[in-house]
Amino acid sequence: MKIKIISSITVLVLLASVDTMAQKTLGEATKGKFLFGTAVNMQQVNGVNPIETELIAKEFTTIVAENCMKPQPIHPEENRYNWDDADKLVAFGEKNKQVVTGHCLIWHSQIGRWFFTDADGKDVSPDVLKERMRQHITTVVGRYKGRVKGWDVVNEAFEDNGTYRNSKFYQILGKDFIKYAFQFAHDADPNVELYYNDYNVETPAKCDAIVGLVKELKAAGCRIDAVGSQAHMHMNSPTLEATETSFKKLKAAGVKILITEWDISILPSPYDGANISASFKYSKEMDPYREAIPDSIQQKWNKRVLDMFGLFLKYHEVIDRVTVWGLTDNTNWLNNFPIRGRKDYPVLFDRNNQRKPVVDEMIKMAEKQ
Ligand code: 9MR
Repeated sequence: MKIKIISSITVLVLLASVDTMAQKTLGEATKGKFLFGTAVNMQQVNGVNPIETELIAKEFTTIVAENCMKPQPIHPEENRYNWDDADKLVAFGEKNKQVVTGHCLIWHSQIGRWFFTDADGKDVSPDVLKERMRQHITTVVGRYKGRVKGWDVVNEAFEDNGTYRNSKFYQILGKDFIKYAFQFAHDADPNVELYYNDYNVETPAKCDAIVGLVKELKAAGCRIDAVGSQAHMHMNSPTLEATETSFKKLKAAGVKILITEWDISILPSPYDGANISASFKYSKEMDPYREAIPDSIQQKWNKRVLDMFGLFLKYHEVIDRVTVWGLTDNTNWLNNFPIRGRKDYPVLFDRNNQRKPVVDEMIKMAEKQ
């Protein structure tokens, strides 16, 4: 009888500890190493699906707006700002004691055409564009002063070959538009961290160009705290080696690294970038896992996640934050990019809002380090 009672107690204790382990979140497991976060959309902030909203509140130590703080949504016309969504998102993060990042101030995409054009539809002069940038940055950064830890000040200014992207900002102001953006942001909130953010940072020519930019900004006396590596990844690219090399180069440049938009597409890809204007035709061959993912492919994806996460942990002293681009596979941007209407499985929660088994492995890895 006694033995029976003792063994039932042991089983209960064991069950309880397994349960606590399962309950541990990535945010908790990575504390002291880096912040761990997700991008959130407004349905999630508004609690349209309460399960998603609760998961975001519980699992992550940091959030970033997937869209609502970008130039077009927040500043659709010269004299009109749209604060509702961004205000709610920042308050949501504060309520959940999460660090909020601002994304993004200056980007060639998701920006109103008005920003670059005069009343006749012609390009504005360099002075006018610079003044519009100043007003935009001062107003947006000023509004969230003290509530946002850092801003992606400039997003995606380089091509993969390391040349400047021929954006309207570049055409009208030349490369100095980047310096102006950093200066305006710092003037608006001297305490806020400032980041340069881009995709394919693992590509050597692009990484070198970003390192060059960091040096130029520092030489000009500008504040730059970190480079954001978006880390939109595929099954075979970038390699671990290329990713590690990019970390080494950025570390040597004297900036922190942020993994800002991490996802790993499981689908075949006709294109390796994240330039949102790229698009390709749908075919069944390019959408092979509509019904299910073969076990061997799932294992390969899991390994890729763990390999990359292991690398992030290895560099935790220089990596301040790891943010996954979206909560679940269901609402993920990659279902429609670069081909519309596919079924991808790129993030850590599945279509039923369940944590993928790989998350438990990640938690174990983080706790071992
Ligand atoms: O995930 C975002 C998607 O909902 C938007 O439609 C898209 C519009 O440009 O932007 C996506 O987020 C992008 C991010 O802001 C910057 N890096 C690339 C991301 C994926 O396109």
